[in-house]
Amino acid sequence: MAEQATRLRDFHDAALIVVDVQNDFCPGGSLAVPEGDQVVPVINKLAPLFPVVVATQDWHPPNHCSFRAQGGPWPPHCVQGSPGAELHPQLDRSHIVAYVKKGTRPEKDAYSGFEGTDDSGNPLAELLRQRGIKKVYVTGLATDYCVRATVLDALKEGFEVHAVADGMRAVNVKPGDGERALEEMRAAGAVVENSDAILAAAHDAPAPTARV
Ligand code: VGL
Ligand code: ZN
Repeated sequence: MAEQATRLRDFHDAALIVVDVQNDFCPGGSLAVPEGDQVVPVINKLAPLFPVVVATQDWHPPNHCSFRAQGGPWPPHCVQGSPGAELHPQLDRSHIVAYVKKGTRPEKDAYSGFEGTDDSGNPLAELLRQRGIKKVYVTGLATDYCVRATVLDALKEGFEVHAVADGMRAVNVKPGDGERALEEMRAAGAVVENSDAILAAAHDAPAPTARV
């Protein structure tokens, strides 16, 4: 059979959402996700494909309800203005057009990026629609919490959703949580795929299986 090129995808109405790639969720941070920093090179490779890249940040006050001192499940993390709340130093910021912060009120937790707003108070869904975005590619931390919630909300908001499996990592409080979250995303209508499929579809490279 003749070599078959990967079908090119149109990225002009697509956004990359980078969920919570913050120091506290990376090795050495206060709520470190195993291999959390390994999403950074994957995200940096994908970012140039997208006209819109949005980074979300967990952005908690010091007395946030999700912290153990307040009866929540987590150690203190991503406290507003602290180094742990900053994006990973190796994350390429040059394609980011908006920073969305969430979990900013003491009494309310917010896992989904769609519960957050940019610096002028614009919610994530609005700022995407204003830019003509119809498809979102979701990456970041953590697969079983904020990425999961962001993917499910993006589907509810009516976006075509791609979950980039190798561009995310899970906390795995219970073994298998990450895999179950991916299955849930798939069942809800997200396309779960790896970054190499996305890069191939952008560059019209022949798919590896088609190279005979
Ligand atoms: C997250 C736990 C607590 C996340 C945020 O970004 O996945 N997880 N806060
Ligand atoms: Zn949090």
